[in-house]
Amino acid sequence: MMKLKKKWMLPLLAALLTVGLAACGSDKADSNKKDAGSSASTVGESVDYKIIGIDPGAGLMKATAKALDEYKLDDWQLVEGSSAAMTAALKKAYDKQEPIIVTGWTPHWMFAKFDLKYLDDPKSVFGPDETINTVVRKGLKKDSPEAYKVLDNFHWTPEDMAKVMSDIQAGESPEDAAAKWVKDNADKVAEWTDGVSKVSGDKLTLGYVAWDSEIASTNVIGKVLEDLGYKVTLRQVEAGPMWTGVADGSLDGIVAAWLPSTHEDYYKKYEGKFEDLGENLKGTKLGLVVPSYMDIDSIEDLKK
Ligand code: PBE
Repeated sequence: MMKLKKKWMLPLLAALLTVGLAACGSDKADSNKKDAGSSASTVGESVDYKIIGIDPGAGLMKATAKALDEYKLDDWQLVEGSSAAMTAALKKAYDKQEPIIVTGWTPHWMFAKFDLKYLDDPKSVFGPDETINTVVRKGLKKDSPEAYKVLDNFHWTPEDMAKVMSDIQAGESPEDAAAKWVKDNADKVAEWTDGVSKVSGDKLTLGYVAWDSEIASTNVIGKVLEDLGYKVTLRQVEAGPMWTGVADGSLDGIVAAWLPSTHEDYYKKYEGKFEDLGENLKGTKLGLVVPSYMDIDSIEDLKK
């Protein structure tokens, strides 16, 4: 018995070794292939000619489609998804230092979390920097004058918004992150609510799309209005229905209107059916975004 075992030991070891080596070998072949992919002859090949987009209703998606057209990037594909799916894909690639191209915007927490850069846009397809405006339904001034005043006064900075966004990204609920910001920034909130009387339980519905920036802003203004006595509903919708809602009155207001270019189509479609209360934030940007470790600088580079 012992003898038999010993006799089989050597061939068994040899067999195991062979399997092991074979596995190593194929690993190596795979990683070679990958290296070839990422240092591929073109950027396009390295990312499979894909740009990771967000929700199809976003103005950013329209702008990106226009960019593909104007820069003649015919082989490229814009992948639809959501803000959450885009940032998940970015994180996954970033962790492995792999190439990726995403549609991005500022303010956004991803610029604090990752080392990223906007690709130059020499044709200015993504337009000049714009503002985020507050838009309310017609008749809100008459029906809810106190809320109207606060919404009209609401304005903050990209840094303010970034604070709320980072807290949410770090795991706090949007409500908690907003409440914390409101507590820590009593002076700003006092400006928005200056001379505004309290109400008792009046209903108010704000619409927003699940873009990280708008999750932050809508929760903050919602919290401020709640503290004034409003019973506030934050209704998450798609971009189209958000604009339809504020135009048909089913939403009282939004703080998520990117103007004049990103939401230009929606704005034009419903013009005259809502009230634009002007900017609540200045200093936005849109474009194609890549990790800084990628060796490209311009959208033009995608043609090579
Ligand atoms: N965004 C964030 C939106 C507006 C806010 C840039 C993704 C859009 O593209 O419509």
